[in-house]
Amino acid sequence: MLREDSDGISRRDFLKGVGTAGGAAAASPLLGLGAATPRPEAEESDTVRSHTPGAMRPQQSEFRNLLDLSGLWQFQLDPKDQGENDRWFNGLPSPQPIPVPASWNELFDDAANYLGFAWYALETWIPKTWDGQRIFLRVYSATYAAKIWLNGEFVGEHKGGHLPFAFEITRGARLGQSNRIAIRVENFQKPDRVPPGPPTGRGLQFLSSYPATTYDFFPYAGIDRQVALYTCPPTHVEDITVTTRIEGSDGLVTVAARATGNWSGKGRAEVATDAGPVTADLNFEKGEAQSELRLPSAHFWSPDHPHLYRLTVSLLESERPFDAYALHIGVRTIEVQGDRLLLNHQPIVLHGVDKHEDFPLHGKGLCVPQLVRDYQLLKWMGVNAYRTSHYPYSEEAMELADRIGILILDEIPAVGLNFSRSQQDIEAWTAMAQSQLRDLIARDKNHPSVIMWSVANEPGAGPRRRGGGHNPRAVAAGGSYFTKMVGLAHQLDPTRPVIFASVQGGPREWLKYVDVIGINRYFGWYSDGGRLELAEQLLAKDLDAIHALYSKPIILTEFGADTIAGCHSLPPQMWSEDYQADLLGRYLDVAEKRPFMAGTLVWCFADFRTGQNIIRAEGMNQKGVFTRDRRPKRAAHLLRSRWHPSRPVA
Ligand code: GCB
Repeated sequence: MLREDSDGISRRDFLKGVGTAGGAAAASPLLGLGAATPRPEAEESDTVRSHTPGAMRPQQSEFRNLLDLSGLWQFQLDPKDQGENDRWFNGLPSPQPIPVPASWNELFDDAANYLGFAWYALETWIPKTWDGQRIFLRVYSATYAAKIWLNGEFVGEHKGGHLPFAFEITRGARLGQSNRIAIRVENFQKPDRVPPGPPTGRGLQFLSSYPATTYDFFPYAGIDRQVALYTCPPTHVEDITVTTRIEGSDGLVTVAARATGNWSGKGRAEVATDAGPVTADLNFEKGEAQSELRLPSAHFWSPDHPHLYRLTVSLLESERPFDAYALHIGVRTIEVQGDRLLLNHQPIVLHGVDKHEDFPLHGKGLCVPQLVRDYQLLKWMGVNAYRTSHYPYSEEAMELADRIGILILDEIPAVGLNFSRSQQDIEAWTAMAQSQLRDLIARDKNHPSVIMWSVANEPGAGPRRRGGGHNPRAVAAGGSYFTKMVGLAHQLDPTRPVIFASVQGGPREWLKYVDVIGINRYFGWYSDGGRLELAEQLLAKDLDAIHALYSKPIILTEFGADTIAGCHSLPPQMWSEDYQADLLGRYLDVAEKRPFMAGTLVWCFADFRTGQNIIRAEGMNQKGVFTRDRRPKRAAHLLRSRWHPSRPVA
């Protein structure tokens, strides 16, 4: 958000109080968990893990069952951390109802700023007809850490938030009976977490946010997406990786599949096309199989033509399927060539925004109607891309983007990393960020909408030194983080470019590690406020200088101005709708003149909640082009006039 001031303290740190590991999951031995047993935290390392438990979205089919447990659960805060000792997993002493999914913070006054332990409990029936299947419990996201019990037995735990995890509960599940699920969640802000919390005992506390964070959004807590029980046949499809290529007018689809238990046998991949099914054999050996399918005269996926094909992968016994998994795929390519970004071999420029999972009442909790409405508004503006700032969004968000044609820059929760912190914290973040990146890629790798992995937002190098330079130790520590993260992303997914959103005034050296350069700029807001002409000149100079250093595509990953809806002024003044529209228009002008600019993402789509502090009136960041309840500001019309194909007058 803010560049680092010459006195060395970034204004972000200043305002937020100067001052952070698992998606790690660990499972209980008690329930004798099967093939989907997550690795223990201690196994986190640079080595590529081949399977993320729970990454495959469960589905209802001829061979599988899915029981969504969304709805009213029992809930109780546990501020004294007594629940585990007092065995609350067997029953909460004085529960109140809570919806799942939702963040708890906007529901209960005593939980508004509460980030400590809280318990969720539900009694649910597991059908007898599930006998002979393997049964899993999946949490689609619990922020930040969750511990799970089934019928009083500890099942497992997960840290990291925002991404799904699953535990096998086949042995512990009571079929044809009621089962008690208990989940303890907390979102403590700790210095070795990702995102990191503020370090304790230092800092300009009088200016810090409440609740204290190292980032500029509200630290919503709770079970913010669905919880479900699902089944799979004893041997089943455990992972599918789809990659696509274009050859003339044909689409080539490579399907790599894995079956549980090192299964060897025959399988099939089938893509439904207008001209009938295209199929290929999958010959599984030790659980692995791969085949390529050619789709003649294919429809290529793009934001304008988001054509999806249905792919089904089946496992066969005597030619008859005994498990199948179906997903929608798009045939498209994404690549960097010189300083251009190419979609389906043609240069593409991203016209987009940054978003947040944020809305009154449900906080960051999944709300599908809101998602559908947001996408309508994006399309209304002519947006073709957005970044999932600053953490992975729901699976529904990715699916909808595939369906209606929006390009996604998919970001892990690595926001607020300051590489001048202790080596111990940095090592913990790196392990956690790697784990989150693996889980994100495992979850989202088959979405045509996802075109890039973003491995950090505004990493910092801490206080500048006297001559103005950055602390070399911090720069080197950041360099090592990027080497590892970009290397891991390429290793897990050689098909997508990697980016991070760099901070104004941050070390330029870090830009060399990525495929596409992302820069957040606030000339005319956090610096040179009120001086839009100067802001325009500074931006132009900055972009040209970075391009001269690294001839890569550049995306303005953030730019914007806080704006009070309804406030107008002529000439445009800060905080008015006119100033915001003027600033955004000028930034777009500068970018449009530069062919190496691969995109502009406006900060941001809608106003969103933050902690309380002196720069966030009403506890909100008001840089939205829509208000928090989705009323357009003048800037939304401006963007529509610039981006919508019909180019209406603003
Ligand atoms: C940024 C951050 C974003 C903030 C924004 C702002 O650079 O990446 O999280 O909300 O600035 O408005 O300050």
